[in-house]
Amino acid sequence: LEVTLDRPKALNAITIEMIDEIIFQLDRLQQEDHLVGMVLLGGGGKAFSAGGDVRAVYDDGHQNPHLAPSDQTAQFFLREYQMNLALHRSEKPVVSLVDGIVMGGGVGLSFHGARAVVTENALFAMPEVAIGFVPDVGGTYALSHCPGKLGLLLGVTGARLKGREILDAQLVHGFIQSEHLDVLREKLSRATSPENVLEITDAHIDRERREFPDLSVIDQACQGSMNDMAEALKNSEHPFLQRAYAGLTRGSPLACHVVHKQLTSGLGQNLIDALRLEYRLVVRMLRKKDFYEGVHAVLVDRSHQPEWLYPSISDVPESELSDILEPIDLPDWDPDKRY
Ligand code: QUE
Repeated sequence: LEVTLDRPKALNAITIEMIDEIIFQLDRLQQEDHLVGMVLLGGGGKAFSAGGDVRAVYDDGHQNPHLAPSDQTAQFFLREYQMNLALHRSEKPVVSLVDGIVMGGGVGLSFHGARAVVTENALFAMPEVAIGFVPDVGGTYALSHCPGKLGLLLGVTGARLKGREILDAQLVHGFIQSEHLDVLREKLSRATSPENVLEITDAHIDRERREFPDLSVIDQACQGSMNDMAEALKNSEHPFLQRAYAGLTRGSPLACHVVHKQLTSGLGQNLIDALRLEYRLVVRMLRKKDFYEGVHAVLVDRSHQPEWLYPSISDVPESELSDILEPIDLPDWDPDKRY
């Protein structure tokens, strides 16, 4: 069963209709004996998926952030997380073939299945701080599997990884040259059982991980508080850390602090806890100016300079953060509910 994300003009950004379709196909996969697994692909050649349809979320809330999220927007996130968990829980393997951009919501679609495979064209990021938002769709869980403090660095700065680096960061299961994708797809189309889907996939991918370069330098820079980390990145001469610092300076200072709390909370170790926490954070962030400033600057009017609630990392008061992980005034996301 092959499913292709096909909204190439929007880099396959995920809409509620796409979520509904994937949930429907996942249900079919569990129920129909002749289906042995699912392959997820990005159409259009450029992206697997660049994220969620945050433009729709922006349109829904920008006139009155205090009233966010609307029922429709809350439903979008609740159902998206239901899908993320269903991909993770599927009894039959879901294999994602990531041959391009995979960011934000796209990560939640691909990395939680039985096998996520990247090519040399894959470009990964959790870039949400740029739009005053936080990594969701189980990003807390995915980033917690990175070695050392790499996941914290990726989440707080939105730094990018490409190709094999994504495998080395322990975010995915394997690597394949894009020229070999067609052969793998053809073989998978003739798989005879769920076990056979995994055997075929594993026979075509490289699962050998290299040590992530300069991990000790990364760990050293990512110690202590958000403020400590910003200072250490600022002073680093390491090219990867300098690029990460540039991401930090472009992002919402409030969002950076929230992500730091999120990723050091210890709640990333299991996907359900991660999604529950993320829903609380997402609702809180949708009520803040920074999400609307960020989306405006990045997706609506690229000449717009975001005016963040707090101008720099060191200006964010502890009072904004002390209760941020606590329950909200809406019911928590429920892993066993169908939204
Ligand atoms: C940070 C993000 C997102 C982003 C850009 C950022 C994001 C997202 C999109 C996106 C991209 C193309 C589209 C679209 C959305 O861009 O989450 O609808 O067509 O979904 O800097 O977090």
